[in-house]
Amino acid sequence: MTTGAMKVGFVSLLGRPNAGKSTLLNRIVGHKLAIVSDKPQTTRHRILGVRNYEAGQPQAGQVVFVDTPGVHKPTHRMNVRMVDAALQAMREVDLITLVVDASVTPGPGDEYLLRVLKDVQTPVILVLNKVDRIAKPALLPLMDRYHRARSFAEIVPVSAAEGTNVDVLERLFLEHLPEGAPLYPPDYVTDQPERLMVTEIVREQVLRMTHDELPFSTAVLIDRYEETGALAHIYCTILVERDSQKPIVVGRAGAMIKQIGTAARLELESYLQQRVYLDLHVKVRSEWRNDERMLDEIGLQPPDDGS
Ligand SMILES: Nc1nc2c(ncn2[C@@H]2O[C@H](COP(=O)(O)OP(=O)(O)OP(=O)(O)O)[C@@H](O)[C@H]2O)c(=O)[nH]1
Ligand SMILES: [Mg+2]
Repeated sequence: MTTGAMKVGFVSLLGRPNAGKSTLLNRIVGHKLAIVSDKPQTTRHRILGVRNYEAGQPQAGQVVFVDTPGVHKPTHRMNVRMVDAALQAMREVDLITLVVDASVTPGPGDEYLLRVLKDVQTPVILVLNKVDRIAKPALLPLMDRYHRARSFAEIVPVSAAEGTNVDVLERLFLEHLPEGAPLYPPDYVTDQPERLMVTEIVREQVLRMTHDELPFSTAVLIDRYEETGALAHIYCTILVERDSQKPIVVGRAGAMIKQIGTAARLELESYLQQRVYLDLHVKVRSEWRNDERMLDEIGLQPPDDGS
């Protein structure tokens, strides 16, 4: 039922790595707030994205989405913080969206998430994503499987990448949220600081252009950020964990770092709406993923209980 009153609330996007949570966030909010890659564990922070709806669109509302890191078995302190951020977000929202990649066979990771959600009272909407990748008949057994596993407020097949059925999902979010007054001003889109987005844009290109262990063991830090006239001078360090990883990021005669730099600069110019001079520098810092100070520096919140 749709009414004239405004629907307002928080909706978290929860799921395994690579399910398409960030793609869905970007699609709904209409801005690129979260970087996306074909590697798992792309998102490391909780990212807030606000979508406002006018009356008749389908109804007035403000939905505050919380994109979270994919839930996985932690291997380092970094991963403990990531998973904690995802599970913590689940406790602070009006509606949980469990995003599942419908194109891969369910495994222990999916079972784990169902166990996590077992005693959760907050309504859960199940999103079966990537339906563009599967044949329609394959969807029914999957829906049936989840239907038997627990009670979902809704089960919605979508393609976040292509946008299929996302409007239906958005309507259901509004339906399930309470009535209320807006939480943020109408022009507010995200809580993500600009500097963090800058490092994410650089990291996205590292993720795109490298493979194996590198995407997991890379972080990007801003060393210096200066503006002279219309030009932003941005100096970043790309951290890797081992000496052997540095030449991979640098490439032969610097070819790889140049390629990363060019692609990141173009993205940064479009994001910042100004010309950018980007200087990238690779540094080895062993075990940074277990270094609490380093994790603080890249903006990952420590777990709630301090463990
Ligand atoms: N074919 C297809 N690919 C998709 C769809 N949605 C997302 N993808 C792809 O799936 C990959 C992972 O997408 P992300 O949005 O980064 O996934 P995520 O759940 O945020 O991943 P983490 O941040 O690692 O937890 C990317 O290569 C996306 O382009 C979809 O609907 N169809
Ligand atoms: Mg993500």
